[in-house]
Amino acid sequence: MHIDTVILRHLEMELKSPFTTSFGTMKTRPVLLVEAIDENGERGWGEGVAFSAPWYTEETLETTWHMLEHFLIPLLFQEPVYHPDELHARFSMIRRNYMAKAALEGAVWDLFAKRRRMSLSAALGGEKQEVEVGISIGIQPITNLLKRMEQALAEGYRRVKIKIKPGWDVDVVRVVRQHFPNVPLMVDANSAYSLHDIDRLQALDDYELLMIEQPLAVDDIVDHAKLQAKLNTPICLDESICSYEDAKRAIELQSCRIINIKIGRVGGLTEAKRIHDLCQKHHIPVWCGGMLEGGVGRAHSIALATLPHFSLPSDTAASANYWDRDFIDPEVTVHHGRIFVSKQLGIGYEVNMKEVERRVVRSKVYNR
Ligand code: OSB
Ligand code: MG
Repeated sequence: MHIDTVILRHLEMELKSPFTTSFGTMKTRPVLLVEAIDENGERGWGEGVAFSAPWYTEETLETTWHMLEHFLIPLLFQEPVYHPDELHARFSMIRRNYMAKAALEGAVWDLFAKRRRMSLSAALGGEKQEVEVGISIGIQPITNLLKRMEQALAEGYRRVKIKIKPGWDVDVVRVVRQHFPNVPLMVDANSAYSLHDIDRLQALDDYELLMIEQPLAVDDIVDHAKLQAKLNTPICLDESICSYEDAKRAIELQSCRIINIKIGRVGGLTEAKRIHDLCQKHHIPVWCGGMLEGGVGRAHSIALATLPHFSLPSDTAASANYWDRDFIDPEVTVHHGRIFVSKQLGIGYEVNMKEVERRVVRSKVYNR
């Protein structure tokens, strides 16, 4: 296929409630929507998941746009694409910038699946008809946190993840465990600790957590290995895993026992699939992380999580967990902690242009 046109749109989405992690609070969420159009006028959709500031990884919405405009879209226009798997190699001359690559590759995957008259899940080799989901709850006063958990469990979410940071960890987990002794529970530090905090992290071993996500530095796998050797609770790496090679090294060093796969963080669906296959071979459980995505990013994550080795609940909660109104139809809903996988072509959801247009702050059309 020839991609003739790419349209980038920056939307500003207002979160229903602010989301606080160890790195800061978000009230609004920028979304970079990527639309790719082929020679027949068929459309594919991708979503850039970088935030407005580089506090999760180094990318931002602006750096993503820059990389797409000056490097990635020109590379896409250079030659036809026979299969989206080719793009990982084509983009590899551009260092890192994984979220930018994933946004464009995602649009091509959707287009490819639609041209093959398949769902994206089927095009990826996914098998599941439904995916299990959990919920990620931000840092907030303890009474609000408990209320939010109560509500999420009533809605059926299969596990709860709470965010921690130094000074907001062991005491909070103790209270949460007192209120919810049997709930599948995990914590995510978003890289807020160092090995100096080992006592604090070891204290978490008493609370039967499913895992501790990314306790140490974003680019570390050595200290994580030292920490994992001294913890009973499995470490799950998020920020540290940006490629197949990162995953391979982390598994070899035993830096973690679980890996969170995010399409944007690893540069796209093709690489996400490779990491999935590697982890399957090494018996490392994986699950699909979330980035407070809009509907298009959410749809891609749901499709990815239908691969057979995704064995733990995803962080892709329902649209209504984040937005008053998502920009896809239908919105993503959760029933008893499961999302039923769409059998429609491609991502399986329609982009609602009216909902998109009212949030666009900038857009630009690129032609081959
Ligand atoms: O570390 O998983 C994370 C949100 C923003 C940035 C990083 C993370 C998160 C979440 C929320 O935990 C996941 C979601 O509900 O999309
Ligand atoms: Mg995380």
